[in-house]
Amino acid sequence: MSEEYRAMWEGLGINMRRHDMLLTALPEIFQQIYLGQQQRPEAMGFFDFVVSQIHGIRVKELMDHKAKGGKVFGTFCVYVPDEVIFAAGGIAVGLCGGADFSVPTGEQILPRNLCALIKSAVGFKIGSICPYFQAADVIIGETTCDGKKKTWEILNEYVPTYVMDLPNCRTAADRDLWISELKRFVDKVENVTGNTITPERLAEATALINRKRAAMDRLFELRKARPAPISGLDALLAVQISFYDDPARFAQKTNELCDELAARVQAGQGVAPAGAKRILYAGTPMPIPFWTIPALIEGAGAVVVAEESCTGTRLLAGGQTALPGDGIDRQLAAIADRQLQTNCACFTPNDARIEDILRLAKEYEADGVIHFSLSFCQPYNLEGIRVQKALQQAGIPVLVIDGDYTQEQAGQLKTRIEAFLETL
Ligand code: BJ8
Repeated sequence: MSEEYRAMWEGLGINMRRHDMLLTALPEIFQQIYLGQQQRPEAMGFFDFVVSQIHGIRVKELMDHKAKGGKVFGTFCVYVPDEVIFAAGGIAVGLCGGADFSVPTGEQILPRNLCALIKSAVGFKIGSICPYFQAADVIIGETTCDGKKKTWEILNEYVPTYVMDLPNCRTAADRDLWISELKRFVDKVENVTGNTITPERLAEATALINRKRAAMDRLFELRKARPAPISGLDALLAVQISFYDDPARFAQKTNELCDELAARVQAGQGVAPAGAKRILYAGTPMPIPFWTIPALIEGAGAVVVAEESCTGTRLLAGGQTALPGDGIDRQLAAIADRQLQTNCACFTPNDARIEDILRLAKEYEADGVIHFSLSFCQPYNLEGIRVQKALQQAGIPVLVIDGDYTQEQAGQLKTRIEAFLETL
């Protein structure tokens, strides 16, 4: 990394010793997991480049934006509407933590029996290891699981943290509550940025996010082909990068990837032999650089064809946001109606998620489903019980597992995943 970036990180208060350790370890892991794959699409070159510059170019763009008076919003959930942030001239970046590296730092102030995603993210902040976190002017939390809810109170002592009250049911009253929360969020974002969100600006930002969603949707449609045109690892990487890259550039690069995949599908080419077992992943999100599960599945000769997760199809639930032309209130209602189709396990009842998994298994012609939940994630661990039952009743082979980001866990998960794949 160039001297320019080092000066930028120092200016952000980054702990350079620990940051150097992280940036030394990451390329090696990436090389091992990603670069050895066969038949990778050429268009993955862009995403590989983004990883090689993980704390460089995009952070520089954020800092340039801030130098011109722009604001950066750190988010943790797909229920936080990026549309509103971009409409006010802000930039949204997803900050979920996927690295074991920062978990022990998170555990210095958080209980150990919390999911690795939260501990990793908080560890990045309190250890001053992540420049995206350092660049954020405000953090937007939400009332999803108890772990996140209570963490926001603690995180607020380190960085201003605003919380959106997401209902946990989906009645008409809950919808009204969420729309009122979106309105409160508009006020907050206007206040932070000093810019007014007009219907025109919100429509423009919604169209921008729709373009990004459409590109990802196309990627997932192409993954239905047999043989699979792209590995689960590569598709996951693209989705992970969607959380912090510039939305317009991301849409363009993902469409380029899709053009290449479409040609492959047409030619009947794939990344794995036609007979490779097709696996649907279901469960908790897999934030960058948590690649263990697809790496184990694909390392054993199967291919992940889709992820029912917020780093997968759940992110795309509800499709394109409608663009009603008659004022902010209707626009926010359209955003809420699209978002409320995201079947997070924090909702009850959540039968629609189980139906989704059954539908996806069919649409992607999955030979089996692997439901993975981070340890101590009560919503997904508990919902895994009903998912397992529904899949068994439908005659679809299923493996329900949980774990964390550690290497020790990866060893145990490897044994279970390989044993499951052998039964298919
Ligand atoms: S809409 S999945 S992005 S909340 S893994 S922190 S649930 S204890 S991440 Fe999520 Fe929004 Fe839901 Fe999606 Fe808690 Fe579980 Fe940890 Fe989790």
